[in-house]
Amino acid sequence: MTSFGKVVEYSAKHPKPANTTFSYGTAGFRTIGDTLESTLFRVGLLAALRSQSKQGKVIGVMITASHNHERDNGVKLVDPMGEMLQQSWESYCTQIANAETDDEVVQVLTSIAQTENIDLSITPRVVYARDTRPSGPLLQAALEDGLAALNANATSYGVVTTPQLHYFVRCLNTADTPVAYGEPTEAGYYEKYGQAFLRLVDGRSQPSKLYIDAANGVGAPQVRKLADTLKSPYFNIEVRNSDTETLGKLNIDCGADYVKSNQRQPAGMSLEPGSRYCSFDGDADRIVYYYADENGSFRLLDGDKIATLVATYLRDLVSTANIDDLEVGVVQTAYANGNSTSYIKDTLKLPTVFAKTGVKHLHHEAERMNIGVYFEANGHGTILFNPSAVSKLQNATPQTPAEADAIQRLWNLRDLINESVGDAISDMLLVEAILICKGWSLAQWDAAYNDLPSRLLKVVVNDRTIFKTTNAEQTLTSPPELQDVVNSLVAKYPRGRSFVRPSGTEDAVRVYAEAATRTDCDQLAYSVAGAVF
Ligand code: NG1
Ligand code: ZN
Repeated sequence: MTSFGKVVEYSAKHPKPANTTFSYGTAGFRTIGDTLESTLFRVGLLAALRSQSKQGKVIGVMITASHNHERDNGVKLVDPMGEMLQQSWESYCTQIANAETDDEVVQVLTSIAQTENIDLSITPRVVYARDTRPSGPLLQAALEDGLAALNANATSYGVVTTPQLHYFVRCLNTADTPVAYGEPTEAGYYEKYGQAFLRLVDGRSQPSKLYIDAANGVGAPQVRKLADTLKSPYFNIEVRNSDTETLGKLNIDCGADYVKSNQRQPAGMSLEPGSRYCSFDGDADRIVYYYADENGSFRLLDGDKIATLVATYLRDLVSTANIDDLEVGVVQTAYANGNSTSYIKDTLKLPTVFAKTGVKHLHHEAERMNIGVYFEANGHGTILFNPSAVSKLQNATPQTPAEADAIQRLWNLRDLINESVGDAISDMLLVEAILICKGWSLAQWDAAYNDLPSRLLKVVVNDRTIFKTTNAEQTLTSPPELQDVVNSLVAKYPRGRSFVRPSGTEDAVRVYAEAATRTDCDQLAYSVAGAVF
């Protein structure tokens, strides 16, 4: 029997729905969960092949649709260091998902194996997990069939957050190497990040309670387990929106995406001035903070605010550590609030660049910096220390106790962050640690700069593929002349900025606008949306 000998028989159990086209986009495959069975089966095949193409390194598969509706589901592949799937393989995913017959599935596999020169005698190793969605178990079974068809050595991590799966993959592939990342278990995850957090806050004043909105998703049980492991007054939390059992609750009127999009608190949280709140999204890879000011008004601390808080703290530590040429930089997308970008450039005097939407683009830009902080405004991001930063830290020879302390804190910070991907739980510990070290309330954090009024609109069009962009997606090259119209509208408003791009995850075009006043901002947003429609 050839390597693909069992594929046709297994594939026949998971027929592709007729008249459906699947596409591996920014967030992998994502659509109505019930339509994804054939796709999951085929992703299992491809994950196995990807592992063989990497000489048997472990590949991850995460079944989730993040902040999207509970009826949706999705799947994405995780590469050996816990990073997103290499871009050149995305088209293979799309190709195999759209193969019309079982024989065609084998043809696609054969052609990839030839093109990539894959040694099919290698045993594939794949780990996988899912979030709390009701369609998850069925899709997982289809995935397992795909893995079985290629005799993969496959392990389920059950129901965990997306960043936990990324962490496990990185741990498994770095075990017994000088860059070993940690224990590839849930307990290992809590231990690594929890202990780094405690090392940073040891001896400081204890914080007030943090109320966490877990979007009725997988973040709820996971953050509780972290609290049970830590048992520390420094991690004093109360989890709300933690019902993962009742159907229809996931992400409804709660979660980071709801809070960021609606600029209001989630259901189940009434804000008391002085108290502290944060929201995860459905698979716990995004986080935003918020509070009520003394007038009771809602104040959001989004991904931009987290990036500036973290960048400020790192900049100060690096300066105290007194290490030559160790630079902190910030990567944002065009959705970053204009005042956050000005604050990074003009006040913090740190380099900042814009990347295209989607964390893999930010991640790649951040890898180019010594210490790269990257966050999307929606709360997805992390920090990367590149090899040059690591060796500068290793070779540093502190001359004073303050320098030694700053270097130790930089190491602890590095242990505290999930370097493979943005992670709501590790980002929360990071923010908490910085606030505890600075002795800051959320209002003190918020005081650094004021957001410009902004508005994000979704416009449903007949064909979003005609919208093409350049310049980190801020300038339209198609349809012809539309960018000129946007420019003339923007020119009417002080501090006006607006751009139009097709969504990579939804069948819609997004319009972003900001301006000096709320009225101007809304007029600009709606007039640009009108021009798009
Ligand atoms: P699209 O649908 O391409 O705008 C959205 C988010 C991204 C990213 C991806 C992946 C906005 C404006 N867009 O992408 O930032 O998080 O989903 O989940 O928030
Ligand atoms: Zn998510």
